Amino acid sequence: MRLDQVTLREIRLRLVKPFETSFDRADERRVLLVEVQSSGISGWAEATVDADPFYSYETIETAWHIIRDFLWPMVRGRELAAADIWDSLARVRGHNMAKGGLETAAWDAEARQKNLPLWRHLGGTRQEIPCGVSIGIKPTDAELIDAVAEELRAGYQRIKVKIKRGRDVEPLAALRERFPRIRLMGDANCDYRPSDIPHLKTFERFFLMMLEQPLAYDDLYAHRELQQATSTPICLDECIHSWAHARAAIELGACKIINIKLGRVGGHTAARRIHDLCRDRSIPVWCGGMLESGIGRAHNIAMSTLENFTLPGDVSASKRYWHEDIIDPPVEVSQQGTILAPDRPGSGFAPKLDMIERLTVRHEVLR
Ligand code: OSB
Ligand code: MG
Repeated sequence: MRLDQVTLREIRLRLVKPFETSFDRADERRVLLVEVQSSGISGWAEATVDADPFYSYETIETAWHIIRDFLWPMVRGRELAAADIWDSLARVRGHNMAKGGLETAAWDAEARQKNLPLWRHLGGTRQEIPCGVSIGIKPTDAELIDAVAEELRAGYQRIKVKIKRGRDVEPLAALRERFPRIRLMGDANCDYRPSDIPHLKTFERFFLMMLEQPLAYDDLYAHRELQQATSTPICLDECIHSWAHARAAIELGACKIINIKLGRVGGHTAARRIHDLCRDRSIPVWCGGMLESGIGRAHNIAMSTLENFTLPGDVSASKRYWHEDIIDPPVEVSQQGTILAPDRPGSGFAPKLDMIERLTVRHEVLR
């Protein structure tokens, strides 16, 4: 494909309900949309940055700057397969969310040109993917139990709850008492310290499916110490930005499961390489979420059809996040807690251009 033009757009979307983690509380998202044009065909994606550098160092401002001033000039006007874009951008170190936004948009455009569903173009093998939900920190255990009950009624196969220091044992114990047999996990988003390892070990009594990223974002070794000390499977999120990080984590014994996010690892090619490594080492993976709009969510669905995405991901229905999503049709989840990847070309979801236009607060065309 020849890469002719990129349009960057920022839109603002208000969440159906606020989402609280150990590091932030969000009621709105500033979404960075990337449209790549190639021979008259558009591909769409989202650079999954936040406004603040709290989950990762990237922000909407850095991603805009890096795409416009560095990434786009490296591929502009070139004849490149989508699968080769990641390696073409290697001179820029890091900035994976910026890279992922550009690269995944190109994959969508290429799949549309070939008239192929993106998930098949990526090599996906399972059209129906298992889904879980991620539930934010709630002020009381009663509210948390109600939220979990609602998601179980909707059919979701796995419940993840956000935890933090001082808001962990009590809610987990309350949930296990009320729901003894569900697939339950916790995500601490790096809130604990190595000195908390004895405390984290006591979570064994909750029989969690896994504990996600309890320790620092840059501390693989501390996760190894924890994983050696506990029978609870540790899943890494913030620690894994590359194939090399994934290999080090596996070789160290720092985790038993890896959460793959397209933005954090830099797009479909990088994600697929990590997926293949994990498959070869018998490490299951699942698709993480960044409260994406439908445009980012569509890419998560396509990636989740790869064979080693065996665990339910944080890929949930549009209506859990947005009163009206920016794609048509919205993402829907079956009563069995699954999403069916569409048979339509590209991501299979059409951006609602009028709505996007109306919500755009700034845009820039790069040629
Ligand atoms: O740690 O997985 C995370 C949202 C924003 C930033 C980090 C995380 C999350 C989620 C939400 O858990 C997943 C989703 O529903 O999109
Ligand atoms: Mg996480």
